[in-house]
Amino acid sequence: MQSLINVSNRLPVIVADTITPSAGGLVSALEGFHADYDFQWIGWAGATEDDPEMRKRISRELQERFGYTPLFLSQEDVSDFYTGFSNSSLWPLLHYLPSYARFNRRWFDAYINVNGAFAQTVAGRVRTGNVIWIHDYHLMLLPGLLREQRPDLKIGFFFHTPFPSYEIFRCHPNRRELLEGLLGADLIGFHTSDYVRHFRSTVQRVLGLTSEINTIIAESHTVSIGVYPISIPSEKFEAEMESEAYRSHLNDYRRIYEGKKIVLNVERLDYTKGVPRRLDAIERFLIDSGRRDVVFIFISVPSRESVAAYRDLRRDIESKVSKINGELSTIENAPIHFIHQAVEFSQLCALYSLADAAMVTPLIDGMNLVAKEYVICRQNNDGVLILSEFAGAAQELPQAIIVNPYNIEQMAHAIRQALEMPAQEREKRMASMRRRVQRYNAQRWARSFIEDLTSIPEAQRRPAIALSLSPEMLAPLLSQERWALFLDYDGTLAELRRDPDEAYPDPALADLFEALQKRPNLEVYVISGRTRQDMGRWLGDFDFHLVAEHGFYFKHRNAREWVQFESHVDLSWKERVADILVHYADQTPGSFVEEKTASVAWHYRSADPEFGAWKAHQLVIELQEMLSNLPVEINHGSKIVEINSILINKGVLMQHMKTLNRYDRVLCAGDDVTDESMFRAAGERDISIKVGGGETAASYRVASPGALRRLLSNSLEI
Ligand code: GDG
Repeated sequence: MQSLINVSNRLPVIVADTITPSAGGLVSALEGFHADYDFQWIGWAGATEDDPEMRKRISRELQERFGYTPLFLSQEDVSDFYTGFSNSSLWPLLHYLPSYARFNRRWFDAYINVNGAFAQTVAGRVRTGNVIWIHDYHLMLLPGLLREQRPDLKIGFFFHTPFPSYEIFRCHPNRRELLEGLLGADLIGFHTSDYVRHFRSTVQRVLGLTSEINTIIAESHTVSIGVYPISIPSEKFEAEMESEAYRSHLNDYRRIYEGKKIVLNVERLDYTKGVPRRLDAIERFLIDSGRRDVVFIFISVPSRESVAAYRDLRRDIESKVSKINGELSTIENAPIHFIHQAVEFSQLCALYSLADAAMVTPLIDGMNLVAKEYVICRQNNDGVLILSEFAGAAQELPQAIIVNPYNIEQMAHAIRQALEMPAQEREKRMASMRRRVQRYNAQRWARSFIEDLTSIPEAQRRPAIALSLSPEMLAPLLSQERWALFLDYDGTLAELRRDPDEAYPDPALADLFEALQKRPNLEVYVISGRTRQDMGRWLGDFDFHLVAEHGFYFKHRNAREWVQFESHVDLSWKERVADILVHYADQTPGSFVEEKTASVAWHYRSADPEFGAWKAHQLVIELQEMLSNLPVEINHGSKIVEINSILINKGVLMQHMKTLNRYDRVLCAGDDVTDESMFRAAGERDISIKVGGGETAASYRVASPGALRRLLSNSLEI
């Protein structure tokens, strides 16, 4: 049996004098799933017990009765990590409500500490290669922390909330750390493709990483991202509806509500669930329709009452309920039956199967299981679901009456439509929704996530590009014979910066340069597309040959002056091309044109990534048509489109120097399309290294400039 460690903020138990299992979205979804896997669950026990003896006793009982491993949080952790960072900062932002979000540096410190404590506990319980499934926004740093300690684990992360658009997520002061933490996972799952799209665009914009439709290329590995709409354990509901308790509740409720229409509302009392606006719509319906035979039952489970916004919400709802009941009750009926507590499972099922309609109208909701639970309990295919278009569930249940929860008139009309819907239409809609929920249930959801996680190939869990060249291989080679090193600068020796002026050599790079200078059998050429001025300013003090503008200018290490490497170059096309690039720069905020002696380049690193890439694609097509008969080449590199003469490139210069100076061997390294000419020019005994991903003619790869620096430094030290 496969072993799986499930990690969530809360264990599904209530620890008081005795320990009882608790209800909730995730618990419901995973229940049917325990039997199939060797399943452990790690999480906070919900208690803030300080007494070590009591902690031991609780741990023992949780382990023995349920196979759970508890974590204990202090009162302060609960206030800063849980109430503060998780529920007052992340939750509102993930639900598109920045006006509810509060930020506090101390909360983030607590979040780091508690995620760290989770990492310790998990690391203490796992065996090599175990599969870890982490749930939800409380633990966004955990994948990264775990990966650092245990790269052998397969780590999945599932977001139960929505993931908002970049414009919202960017508000968070700790957006970078949160995303970097998450990307420690091998697979990140979301309820809908919209959330995936938002996540990708956020990661691209905040971290500048590359992303395909279902992957993100992180430095240490490739992260898969996918859509896994959570569902419910449908057989559990079907079984409950066979029970005696259910039948007895159903009979009671039938008697109590005889002659009345019932509209059911079930939720945690949360500002995302849209209760005040729903009450406005109910009031409008009651006034407009004049009906006094309808009861709106609200099962409103108390939630997060330590957060002020939830207390305010409760007050607001209670006052609306009493106003409506005060104004619209009759002797026979009070329209709103508001129950501010949880009911038993058998009672819930009885209510689901009795209610003529259910209203699920959150302002935003990751999925919403109540919608699916109502559907599964309609065994006769009767009943009507009114569902917010902002619930993830709306994508799977389009046969519901779909409403905009901000549109009071539309919701009021939907209630009327639901209560008056012809039986045939009701059945048709419900049957179709039931088929979906029966087929794609909680077990299917969990299984498809875990199957995808476990089948991620090992190669994907290493750096996107394998570090195939080690210092142990390179060091003995570099210690003998005469070598020339042709090293590109930006993106190869130094990380790409948004502002090219910031890419000057940092101390780590300067150390590498010092070490290279000390080796008499190595001659270094720093070979770049940059201008002579940039190169002279940053690299002039080192004992290196410098090559600027992709080979157009050359400065021997002992010379003071630059020379033009190729004197007869036709540059008549330059002005026309520059005009076009300026036009693109005007149309693409954040991009700019760089004009050099023998080339001209359009940089779009600081432009919006998707818009920039689209404009670059357009530009290349336009230039290809315009320049087809001219001796130029168009290089579309990493966030740059550069046009230069075909007579000049890095490969031509490298070949020339190699022959002229009779080096025994050459090592060349680069990250961009313009470096491919060197890789192609390299001979059999030479070493060519591509930095980063993408197609290449190079024979080796390293993941990043940092990896290349480490490779070279370590090879020189051995
Ligand atoms: C989060 C996301 C996502 C409610 N009242 C009673 C009761 N419940 C059960 C329901 C349902 C669960 O609680 C609520 O699940 P939801 O999905 O509606 O909402 P959240 O708690 O906000 O859950 C959500 C979910 O995670 C899963 O990924 O769908 O979008 O916000 O199962 O039946 N159960 C009992 N008595 C009650 O009074 N027994």
